[in-house]
Order: sequence, then C-alpha cells, then structure tokens
Amino acid sequence: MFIDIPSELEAALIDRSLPPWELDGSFLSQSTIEGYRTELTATPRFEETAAMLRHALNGEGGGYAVLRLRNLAKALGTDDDRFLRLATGFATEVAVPFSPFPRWPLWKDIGVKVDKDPGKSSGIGYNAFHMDLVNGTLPPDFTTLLCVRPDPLGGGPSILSDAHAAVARLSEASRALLAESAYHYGTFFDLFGVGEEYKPFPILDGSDPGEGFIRFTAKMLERSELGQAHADAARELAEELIRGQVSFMLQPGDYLIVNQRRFLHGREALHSGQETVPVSDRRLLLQLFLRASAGDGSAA
Ligand SMILES: O=C(O)CCC(=O)C(=O)O
Ligand SMILES: [Fe+2]
Repeated sequence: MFIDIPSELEAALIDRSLPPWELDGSFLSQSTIEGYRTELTATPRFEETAAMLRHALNGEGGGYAVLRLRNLAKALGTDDDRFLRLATGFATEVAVPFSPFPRWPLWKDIGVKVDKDPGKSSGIGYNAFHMDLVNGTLPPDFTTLLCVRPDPLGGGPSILSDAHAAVARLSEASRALLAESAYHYGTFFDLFGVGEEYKPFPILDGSDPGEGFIRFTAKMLERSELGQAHADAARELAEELIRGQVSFMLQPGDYLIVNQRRFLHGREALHSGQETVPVSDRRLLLQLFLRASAGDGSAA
C-alpha cells in the first residue's frame, strides 16, 4: 500500500511545472483535469504509477495507499505551489478533487490546536476511527491527507482499518442493529457536494463490499446520545476496527489516500507536550476530498 515514485519520474516532475488549478463551483474544473493529465502522462512511468495507485485503492483487498512524494517534497519544498499542484495532479488520477467547505481553499490545513476537543480534527488526542463527512447522504468517495510536517515530538501515527472485514467479524444480531436508522453525529452546515444531512442514519446500508459506505464514526460513542443496544453494537464495531488496524507514521511528503467505501481512518494521540512546540513547528497535514466520476460508485 506504499507506493514509491520511480526516480526517472521524480526527475521529470521536478523539471516540469503544472499551471495553477481552476475550480468550477467546488470541483476542480474539467480544463484543469485535462491539462494536468496531458502534462503528467507525458512524463516517464507516470501512467504505470497512477495505475498502481488506482489498483491499491480500488482493487481486490485494497482501500488505501500512501504515495511517497518525499523526494519531490524535498526538492520543491512542501509550501511551494508546484508541489501542491503535483499532489493535486496525482489525486486527479484517482477521482475529481473538490472542496465541501465553501469558505475553505481546495486543500484544507489540519494543524494542531491545543485548546480544541482533543478527539476531533486538529485536536491533540486520539482521533478515533471514522469516515469524513459521515452525516452527509453522499460522503466524499476518497479522503486524502498530505503530510507537510509530522509531530516533532514523535506522536500521531495514522491508523487504518478495513471496515467490511470488521463488520464481517460481528454477530448477526449486532449487524442487524447497525442496519437500523438509529445513529447520528455532528452538525451539518453550509456544505457542498456531499448531499443532504443524513439524520438519523444506518451504519450498514446492505450494499456489497466496495459499493456502499460503512457509515461510521467511533466519535459518536462519546458525543451522540444513542440507545443502549445500538450503542453497544457500535462499540463492538469500534473494537473490531481496532483489532484489524494497521498504523504507520506519515513523513513529510507522504500522501495518504483512503477509499471511504472500504477503509476507515483515524490517528493516535500526538505526543504530550504540544503546548511547548511553537505553532509553526507543529504537525501539519493538508486535506483534500475526491468525488468519483458521476454514475460510477466504485471510482474504478
Ligand atoms: O490528523 C490526522 O492524521 C487525521 C485527521 C482526520 O482524520 C480528519 O481531520 O478528518
Ligand atoms: Fe478524518
């Protein structure tokens, strides 16, 4: 699930500069998509790398990938627009980049805020297994996280788990409870491209693996009022996700892409002592969401 960029491709990408992207509403414009594709497919071994990436995300047993853009990040600098455009170009090979948040740029900063709810995005604590935008009727097909800086104190490995495999290990009775519209989480305000608010929702919608979402966030166990039996079933799912998890530390330039129809993600706690780290040195990720092309639920 870790994909290195062949060195001849790296060299060609460092020499080439993609133009700034344009948006059409909250989606990357068709002319940007076509322009990036034309530029990138002209570089050596780009197409085979993009095919490996798509296979890691959509192929049998797949569901996430870490594209190692480390050398490109070193050569270009992570705060150079050229680097971000290249990452956007790779993302575009998977699905269409978009921003669900009208007031945010295409790539959204996830920094570290010591005063925030520690279990939420940019908090310092354990970020439990979840899918992003869980309470929209159409969550992003892919969520992507580009690492600019890891936690300088050494904490915060990413965690991933195969949601369908976790569900398959549950009892029939628990699965029946998870299929009921008895769950809710969070607020839904001013969002684009992710459907309507879904409340209450079922965690399981009966679709085949790789088709529907396993609409789950373990954060609801602490933050939503749930009936006892439904909460117990959700807790069992959270435990199975942990039993099946993999974890790894993102390095500068690592680009994690998660197929939200297959895998759930989260992050271990950052190391203690974040308040002693200057804000400009703290862990920083950039987040981008992707929509599979219209009418194609699997983004193949
Ligand atoms: O900080 C991380 O590594 C994950 C953040 C995340 O999943 C989110 O903000 O939705
Ligand atoms: Fe997330």
